[in-house]
Amino acid sequence: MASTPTSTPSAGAKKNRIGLTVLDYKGGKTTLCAGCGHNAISERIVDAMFDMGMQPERVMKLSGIGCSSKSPAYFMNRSHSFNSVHGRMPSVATGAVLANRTMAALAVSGDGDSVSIGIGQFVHLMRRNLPMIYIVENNGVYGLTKGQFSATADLGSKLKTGVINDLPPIDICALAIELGATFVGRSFSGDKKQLYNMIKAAISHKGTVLLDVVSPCVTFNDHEGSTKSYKYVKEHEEVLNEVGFVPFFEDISVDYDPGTTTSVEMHDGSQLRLRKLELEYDATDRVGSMKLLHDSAARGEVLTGIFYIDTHKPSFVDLLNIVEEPLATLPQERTRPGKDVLEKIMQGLM
Ligand SMILES: Cc1ncc(C[n+]2csc(CCOP(=O)(O)OP(=O)(O)O)c2C)c(N)n1
Ligand code: SF4
Ligand SMILES: [Mg+2]
Repeated sequence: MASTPTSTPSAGAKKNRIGLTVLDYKGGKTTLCAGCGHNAISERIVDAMFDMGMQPERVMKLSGIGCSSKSPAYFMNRSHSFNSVHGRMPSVATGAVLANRTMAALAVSGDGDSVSIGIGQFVHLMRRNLPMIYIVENNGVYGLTKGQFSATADLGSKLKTGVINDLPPIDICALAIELGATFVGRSFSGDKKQLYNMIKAAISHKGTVLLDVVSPCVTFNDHEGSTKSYKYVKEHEEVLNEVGFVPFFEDISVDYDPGTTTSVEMHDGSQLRLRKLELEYDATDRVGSMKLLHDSAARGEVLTGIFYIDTHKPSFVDLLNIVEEPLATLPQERTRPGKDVLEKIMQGLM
């Protein structure tokens, strides 16, 4: 049911539905460490954007500071990009999306950038349901500044130096659901198929998508005792649902078993299909999703899959009733109140 990424090197000449090749979605050469999970996530973004036929120039890439926040330079170099201040990307993203609602916003941040220094901005972004995709490349440490624990490091997790984390972690997904994000899931940088399908589905969502992607830091947090290492995640991963996605431009009559698969219609008519695995689970049940996350964390599992989806809640741009056109293109007559309106305001103040 779930499709797999198509951009193998030999597929370079293949064209997508808008006539571009995968090379049109690539970025600069990565300067991150070889084997860093963040590089694999960039590759999945390229695959998903190419296969969905997104026009690169209609995408804005946003980030803060960190190895993860550097990664927008390594994919989609035809898109617009804004590398902001540490932990302050959400306010820049909010301004950019409100100024031009015709663009798609894709943010890439780190666990430190999002929920250590940046948590104040992060919580307000989540409660607004701003239409954007927000990927947290979660390695439990501040990779760029040499591997100190971040706020997502698990209690008891050990640094290479032997230091043990004595604080409980913040579960980014539980926080996002509690606050109001409308598409929330967790994946693993090493799970190509799951992550690729999640990003494709995220592109079709019109609200805040929060994807918490466990992305091991091979230089500072991939040793014995770390709970964000490749080995630990492989041994403790529990997959909640198999994520399948049928975009609106493909034949949606692809076979699936309605008994075990829930189909959610996305805003653009695409179909998100969640095949239940072990657990009986309803991804539209907000309270149930919170309980699921708490229970699985208590069992020490790294639960992956789509935990929560709501395709009905109005987004922030709908709530503000913002015009369709980019604000910068509006003529003065539509942005400046007329003389009569100003006089009325003045009279009201007298
Ligand atoms: C205001 C400010 N404080 C601290 C720093 C130093 N600093 C740079 S990146 C970073 C943490 C990055 O961690 P994370 O977001 O998890 O990204 P990673 O490098 O792990 O991908 C810190 C503390 C900074 N650049 N600016
Ligand atoms: S230090 Fe860690 S997070 Fe940064 S590029 Fe290297 S492996 Fe990736
Ligand atoms: Mg980090």
